Amino acid sequence: MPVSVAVACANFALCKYWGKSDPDRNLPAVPSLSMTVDALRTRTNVELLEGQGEDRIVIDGRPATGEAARRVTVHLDRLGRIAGVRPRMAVTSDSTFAAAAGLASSASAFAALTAAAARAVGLDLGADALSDLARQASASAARSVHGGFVELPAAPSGTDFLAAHPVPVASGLELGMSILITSESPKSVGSRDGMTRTAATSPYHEAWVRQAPAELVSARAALASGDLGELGAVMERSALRMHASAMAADPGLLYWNAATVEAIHAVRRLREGGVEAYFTVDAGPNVKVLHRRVDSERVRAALGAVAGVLRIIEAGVGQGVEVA
Ligand code: 2P0
Repeated sequence: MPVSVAVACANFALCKYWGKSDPDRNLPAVPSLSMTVDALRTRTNVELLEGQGEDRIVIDGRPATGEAARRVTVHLDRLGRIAGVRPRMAVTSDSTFAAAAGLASSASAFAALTAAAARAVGLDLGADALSDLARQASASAARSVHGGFVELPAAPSGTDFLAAHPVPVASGLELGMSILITSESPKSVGSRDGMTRTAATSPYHEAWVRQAPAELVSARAALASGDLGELGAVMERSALRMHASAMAADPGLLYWNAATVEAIHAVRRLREGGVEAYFTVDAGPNVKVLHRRVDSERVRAALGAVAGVLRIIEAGVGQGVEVA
């Protein structure tokens, strides 16, 4: 049988998604805005198999088990329902980075899986349909269907279709992202469980959801006009407010380690020294720093020396998912 191959890049949200309006349909309660990053990629092969039985799923060289395998199978079932056929499949997925460490592995993985499996079963889906389908597996994956800067709107419970779309960026605003690795261990509470717990128990969750739409409008405008200072301010507020809400859950969610805090202080010092650099942190202890591409070296020199920063991955703006 021929093998269908797709490659997708990870993305990091400048305005964070944290909370669902409809867990069954996997709809976000807040809009998010991300940058697709070229340095972190997942390549997924899907081959149709003869006969009945279980799918064969191999992730980063190891047969997938438990929840990871279940999420892939459920997604293939979803695709099969649309295609009207559900053959047994062999899925091989390889990422260039550690899974489940706050490096957006489910974003690139489910974007690539959706595109490769759609091709394998003969579904010719446009970008909107691919994004909607990827979103049902993992909301951040909807954004990885596109390159550049991407918005995933919020949607009320019961919405049937929700896709991400690219947003314009001012010409001349050449951005890079430096990813400060402080740990590559899997996090103890995954994003999905973390956001469920936050919504159920954090007294700040409602306020988080309420303030998010206006913040996204500001971020979109700043990106379009090339105002990095304003974009960075919104980005840092989004990260800190998301984590403040998560920390206030019961039991509290603390995704940071000591180096996360050191790095945040170092970014602020860098800015006082005249380099426009802004941080964000996802559901893990690694810190991502947005800056102009021309400042990459200065950012590396300053932040590579921070205690607990193991290494830095430099990323540029990535492309949308590609089917080979
Ligand atoms: C984001 N995160 O906007 C936020 C910030 C993590 C922190 O999207 O439940 O794995 O599969 O839809 O997409 C991670 O959440 O969650 C995420 P599901 P997903 O990037």
